[in-house]
Amino acid sequence: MGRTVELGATHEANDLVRLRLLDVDGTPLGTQPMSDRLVLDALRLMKLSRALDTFATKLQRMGQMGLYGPLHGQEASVVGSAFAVDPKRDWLVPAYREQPAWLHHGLSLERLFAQYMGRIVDARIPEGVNLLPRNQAVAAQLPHAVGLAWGLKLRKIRAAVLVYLGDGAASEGDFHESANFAGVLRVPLVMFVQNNAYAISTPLEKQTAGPSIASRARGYGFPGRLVDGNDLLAVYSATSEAVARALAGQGPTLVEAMTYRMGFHNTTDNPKAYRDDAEVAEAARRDPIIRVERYLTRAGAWDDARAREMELSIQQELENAYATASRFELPDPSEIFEHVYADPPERVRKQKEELEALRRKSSD
Ligand SMILES: Cc1ncc(C[n+]2csc(CCOP(=O)(O)OP(=O)(O)O)c2C)c(N)n1
Repeated sequence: MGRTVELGATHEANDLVRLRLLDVDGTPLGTQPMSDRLVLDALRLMKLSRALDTFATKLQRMGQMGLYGPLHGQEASVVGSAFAVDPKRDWLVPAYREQPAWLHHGLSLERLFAQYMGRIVDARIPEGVNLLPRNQAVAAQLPHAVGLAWGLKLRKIRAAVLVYLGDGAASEGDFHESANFAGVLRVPLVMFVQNNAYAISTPLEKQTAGPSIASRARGYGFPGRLVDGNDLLAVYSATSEAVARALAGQGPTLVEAMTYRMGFHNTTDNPKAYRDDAEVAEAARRDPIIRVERYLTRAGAWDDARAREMELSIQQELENAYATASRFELPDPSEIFEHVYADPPERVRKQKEELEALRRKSSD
C-alpha cells in the first residue's frame, strides 16, 4: 500500500503516517481500493458538487437562496468518505459542508435546494433516509452521533455512524465529551475530521498546538488515521477500514483528512481578508478533481468528450432540480417559531405576537 510522509500546506503531522494512494499527477500508488466504474461515479458526484457550489453561490447573490457554505477543494474528502458507507445500512451525521454526501446517502437534489430556499416542508429528510439534518452549531452534531451509534449497538443493529466535523469543531468541548464516550462505550462510529486548514479565518496553527487531530484518538482509546484528504482513493480506503472496524464491534475510529478549503467559508465570508491568493494558487495544484481525472485518463476511462458530456448532464440536473424546488410552497412566516420548543419561552411567544401585530397592521 502506498504511503507518504510528505507534508502539505496544512499542519506538521509528524506523528502519524499520512496515507496517500494517488499521487498529485494521477499516478496510482499501490493496490487500488476502487474499481474504475466506482471512481467514475465518484468523479461525477465531485463534479456535481463543484458545479453546485457555483450554481448556489449565484442564486444566493441573486437573493434566491440563503446562506451557503461551499466545499470547493474538499470534494475527495467528502465523496470518498460517503462512498465508504452503505446508505441502506449506515447513518450519516453531517456538519454543514458535505452536500454531495447527503445526496449520495439518499437526499434528493430537489430537497437539498429546498433546504437552502426556505421551503421547509419539502426540505424534510424522508423516512428511510439514514441522514440527520445539517448542523450549523459547531460540534453539536457529535453527541448526537455518539448517541445514535450507542442506540444501534444497544439494539444490536449492525450498522455504522459516520459523523463529519471540521478542525475548528475539534476544539469544542462537545468533541472531547463525544470522543470520550465513544471510546468508553465502544460505539460503531467513524469521526471524520475534514481538516481544511481554516475555521473561518482561524488557521490551523492557531487552532491546535498538537501534531495532528488524529493523534488525539489514542488518548480516547481508539485509533486515529491520517489521510491525504485530496486523494479520493486514500479517503475511501481509510474510511472503509474504519467502517469495517465499527461493523465488527471494534468501536470507533477517527479519520483526519488533510485538505484545503479553496473557496470562502460561506456566502458571508471574504477570505482575501485573512489569506494570500498565492496560498490558494498553491493549493489548486493539489485539486482533488483534476487528480482523479488524471488517474482515469491514464486508465483510458476519461477524455475531453466524456468530460463535456458529464458536465452538460450535471448542469441539466442542477437546473431541473432548482426549477422543481422553486415550485415548492413557501412556509407562512409564523412557521419560524415552530419546531424548536414544545413549550416556547416568553421571549419567543412575544416575538410571535409582534409578528402577528405587524401582519395585522400591514393588512389594514
Ligand atoms: C457553537 C458555535 N460557535 C461558533 C459558531 C460560528 N462558526 C460557524 S462555522 C465556524 C468555524 C468552524 O470551523 P471548522 O470546524 O474547522 O469547520 P469548517 O467551517 O472549516 O468546515 C464558526 C466558529 C457556530 N456556528 N457555532
